[in-house]
Amino acid sequence: MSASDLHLPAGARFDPTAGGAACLTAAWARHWRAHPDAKAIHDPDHGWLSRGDLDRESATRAGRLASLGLAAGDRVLLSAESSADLVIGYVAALRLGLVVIPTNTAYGPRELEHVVTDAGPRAAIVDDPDKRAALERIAPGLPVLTPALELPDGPAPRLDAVTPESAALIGYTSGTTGRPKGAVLSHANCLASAEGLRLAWRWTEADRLLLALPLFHMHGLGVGLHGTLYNGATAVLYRGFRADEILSEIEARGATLFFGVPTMYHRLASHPAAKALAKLRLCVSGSAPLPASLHEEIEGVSGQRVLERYGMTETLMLVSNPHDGERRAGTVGLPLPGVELRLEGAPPEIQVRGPNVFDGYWERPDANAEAFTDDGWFRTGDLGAIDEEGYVSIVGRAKELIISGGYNVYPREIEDVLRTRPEIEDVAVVGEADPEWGERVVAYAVTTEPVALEDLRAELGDALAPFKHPRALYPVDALPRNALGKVQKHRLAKGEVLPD
Ligand code: MCA
Ligand code: AMP
Repeated sequence: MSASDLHLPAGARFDPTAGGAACLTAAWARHWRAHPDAKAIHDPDHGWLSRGDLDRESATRAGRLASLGLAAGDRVLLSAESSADLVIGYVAALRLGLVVIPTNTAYGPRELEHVVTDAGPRAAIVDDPDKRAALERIAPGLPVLTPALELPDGPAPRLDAVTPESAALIGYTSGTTGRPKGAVLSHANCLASAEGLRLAWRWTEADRLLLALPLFHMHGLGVGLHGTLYNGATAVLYRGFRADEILSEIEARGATLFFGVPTMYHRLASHPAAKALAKLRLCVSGSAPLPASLHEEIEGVSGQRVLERYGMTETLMLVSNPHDGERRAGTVGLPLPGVELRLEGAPPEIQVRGPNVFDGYWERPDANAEAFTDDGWFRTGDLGAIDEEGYVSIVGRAKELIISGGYNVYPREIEDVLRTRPEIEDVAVVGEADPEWGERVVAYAVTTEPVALEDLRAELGDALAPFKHPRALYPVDALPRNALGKVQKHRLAKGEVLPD
């Protein structure tokens, strides 16, 4: 028995094809047809949507999308806050075989333009009127719809008919370096991951997830929403995270599951009502390291032992602490069913293979050549260690990446924007340790005249989403460099070069 078999319930076997499902929506439809009256998704404004509602409404809206001339394989950009309409629109798009590009609602016009230019969507579904107007400027003629897809109904199209190898999603991520790339996830990738998590986390239709994560990243979408639909379970959606709301809703909603990023757990742990977490069957943390001290603190205040897991946009979930068995603080646990993991090189990089791992980035042969080894393993850019019992720890990153509150921020993207300012001669952006955010974005700059952080942030405006803005600006006479002229970012991150 391998260490990762510890994830499987007694007698269970991992089937990456999820019982031979053709595509995600075909797998979800099994539950819709079995119990159409059962609850599915709770919308903060409109209450419960049943499984039958989801089936019927998504079919109707797939017809509307088809009437625009959209067909299997076409890309559609999706950027909206959580709502029943967003879920129905997303399901409708997948049922038609469209490839959905979930896009962060904080993105400004410059970031949206990159995605549109790179992925060439044939339609966009966007809730924010300013963003809709921006898209109409960026891509004249692109149909830009609201999440309700307010269009005339069209004839019933063929639904749930794509093959497992078909693309389902393109998730934008910067990976190791450079401008954001679209990771293409197939239906098979998503099904394999959902089946692995069903087994590992003992997810059943009796589960109810409080889902306060945004639905435009894989944590909320590929884990939270897909898992809910795949298991015929229920999810309560929130537009944003408020610790008091989550804690008071645990009992009121009869919730069993909560998934969050460490920043959310930091806020939950310090809330006077934190004890309510004890009523949940399972709390999962991911997207950024959960400090061992926070892990212990949550257990101290609530008795709940959080299960930490590790994943990526390109791979969905890779490694998880066990449901039954020791949840070891400071580690991400054991490879999930079907996932092969190895450490290669010095320092040791985590490399992975498995049915959940994507095949490559959208139209980026250059990036694919870098991302995969010659023998077909995906290079995560994370540095790892494995202990005697097979528990994996993430000990660092080979890639230049800051994770702030679970959002990935790429220093180069920010430095490039800051360098366009005439008074900034030289700049380096790093992640500074922060108890709430994990890391916060800070800039060290050599400037020709004093620059106020507030002015800088105001002027960054549309160029960068606010979560990427530096939270501190440290003026320095010169950036520390090594003999090869490379900025010594590790020294900046440790605060060794802070001005007086
Ligand atoms: C919001 N702000 C942030 C962040 N979030 N600043 C830095 N880092 C952040 N993560 C800023 C806003 O720009 C705003 O700034 C101010 O905080 C208030 O905004 P608000 O939305 O009210 O913030 P919040 O409610 O406090 O948000 C914190 C949050 C949120 C709930 C932790 O960041 C969040 O939902 N994070 C989860 C992201 C996620 O899903 N990541 C998964 C990706 P100002 O007022 O100055 O403008 S990774 C992934 O998917 C892989 C597969 C994986 O492993 O999971
Ligand atoms: P993304 O590409 O946005 O999906 O982010 C994936 C990255 O988040 C990984 O490569 C890791 O660096 C990081 N990550 C995700 N989960 C964890 C975790 N539990 N501990 C540490 N880092 C994590």
